[in-house]
Amino acid sequence: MIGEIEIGSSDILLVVDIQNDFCEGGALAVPGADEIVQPINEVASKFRHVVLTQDWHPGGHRSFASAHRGRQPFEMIEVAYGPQILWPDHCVQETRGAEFHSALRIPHAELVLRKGYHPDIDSYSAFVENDRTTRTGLAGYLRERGFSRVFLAGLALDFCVRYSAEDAHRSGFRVVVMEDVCRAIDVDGSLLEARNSFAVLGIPAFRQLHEFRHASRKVGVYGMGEDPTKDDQTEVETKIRAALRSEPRLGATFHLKALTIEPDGSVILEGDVPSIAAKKLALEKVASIPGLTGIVDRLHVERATPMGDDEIRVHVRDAMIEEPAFERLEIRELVGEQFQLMRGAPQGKRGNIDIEVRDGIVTLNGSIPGLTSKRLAGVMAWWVPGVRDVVNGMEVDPPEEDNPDMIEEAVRVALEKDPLVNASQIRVGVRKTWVRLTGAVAANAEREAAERDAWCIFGVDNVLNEIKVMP
Ligand code: VGL
Ligand code: ZN
Repeated sequence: MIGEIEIGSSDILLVVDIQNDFCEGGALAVPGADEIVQPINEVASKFRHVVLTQDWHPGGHRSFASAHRGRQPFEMIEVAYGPQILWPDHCVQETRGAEFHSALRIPHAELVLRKGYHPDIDSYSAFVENDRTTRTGLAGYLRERGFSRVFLAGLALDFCVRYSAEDAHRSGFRVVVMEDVCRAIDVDGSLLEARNSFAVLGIPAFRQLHEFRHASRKVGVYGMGEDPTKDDQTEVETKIRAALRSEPRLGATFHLKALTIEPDGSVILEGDVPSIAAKKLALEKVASIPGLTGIVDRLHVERATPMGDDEIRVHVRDAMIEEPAFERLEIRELVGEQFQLMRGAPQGKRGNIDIEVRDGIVTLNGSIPGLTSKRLAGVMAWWVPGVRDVVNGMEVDPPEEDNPDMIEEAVRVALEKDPLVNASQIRVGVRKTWVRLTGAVAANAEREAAERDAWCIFGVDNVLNEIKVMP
C-alpha cells in the first residue's frame, strides 16, 4: 500500500551535488544522473525549504588522484585521517564542472552549502568532513532554523547522500532518503554498503515516488495507510497504553511521561523503566501494533546509582581505554562543542570511539572494525552505574553482515568480560534475535548479571534465562 507523508514547515529537502561534473559528460559522471534532475525539480517544488550542496574543491585537492604521483582514480590510499578513495579531478572551484546542472531549477532554495574546500580534507557529508571531526555548520544551521526532518535527494547515493544521511541521523534529525531521485557511483560494493548502513541505522530509504507528483506537499512512502485521523490516533494511543500495561516487567508503577503520535504515523514514547529488559520488551510490544510506522524510543532506565554526566564519562572512557580489543582505536570525548582526543592510537589507527554523555544518556559514535566490537562497546557503556541509556551509533568499517552467530559471539564476549559472571558455566543459543541462556551458576546474582549482559547487546530483542542456580 502506498500512503503519504505530509511535508511541513519543519521539513527540509537537501539536494546533494547536482553539478555538471557528476552528470553526463562530467569528470566524475554518475550513471543516470541526468534523468533525476527534472524529477528533483518537481520534488523540490513540494518543499517550502530546500538546501543545495555543492562539492567545491580547490585545484590540486588531496582527494584527486592527480595530486598523488603514480596513482589512478578509484584507488584507495591512506591519508592523515584514514582511508580515502582517489577521484578524477572534479568540481574545481569556479570551473564549469562545479556549476549546478543547467536544468536544475530550485529558485526557492534557501542555502547553498559548499563542502570539500579544505585542500587536505575531502567531505562527502554535508555535515562532517572526512576527518570525521571538522564540522560544516549545517547541523547548527538546521537546528537554529527549527527543522526536525531531513529528506535527501541527489548524487551520489553511496557517497555524499549516504554520509549526509548518516550524519543527519546522528545529529538528531529524522531522515528520509528518497532513493528514486538519487543515483550511485557504485565502486567496490559501495551501493550495497550504503543500503546496509541505512538499514542498520533505521533510516527509511524508499524507491516509490508514485503519487508524489500530483499531490501537493506530500510524499508517497511504502507501508502507510491514509493520513491518520484524530479517531485513529486515539485508538492507537489506547492500544499502546494497553500493550504497555500488559508487560509485567514494566512494573505496576510504570507510567509514560509522554506519548506523542506524529502525523506520519510514528510514535514518541517517553518514560522511566526499571530495566533494559523492560525497555526492550515494551518496545517490542508497541512495535507489533498495526498502523505505526516508527517508534522514537525515549524510554530510559532508572538509575541504579545517582551519578553526574562527568563521572559517567570518566568511567566510560576509562573502560574503553583499558579494553585490549580497542587498543588501536582513538578514544575521544565531547567537551563543550568539540571532541577532544583522550587516547591516541600510536600503533596505527583502526577507528575511533566518540563518547558523549548528556543527562545520563551515553552516545557512542565513530568508526569501529567489527560488529562484535561495536556491541562490546555498547555493553561496556551499559555497565557504568548511573547510565540511563546507550545510543550506539558507531559505524562498522568494513561493514559486516549481522546474523544470529554474530549475536551469539557478542553475548559470549560480554559474558567473558563480565567480572560478575563465570562464563564457562553458561551456554548461549540464538534464534533470530532471541537469546537463550542455559547452564548452572553458583548464585542468583550471577544468573541475573548474565541475563542483563544479554539484554544489553544491541540487536537482542528477547532473552530466555534458563540458567540454574546450584550453590
Ligand atoms: C562525491 C566523490 C567525490 C559525491 C563528491 O558527491 O558523492 N563523490 N566527491
Ligand atoms: Zn568531491
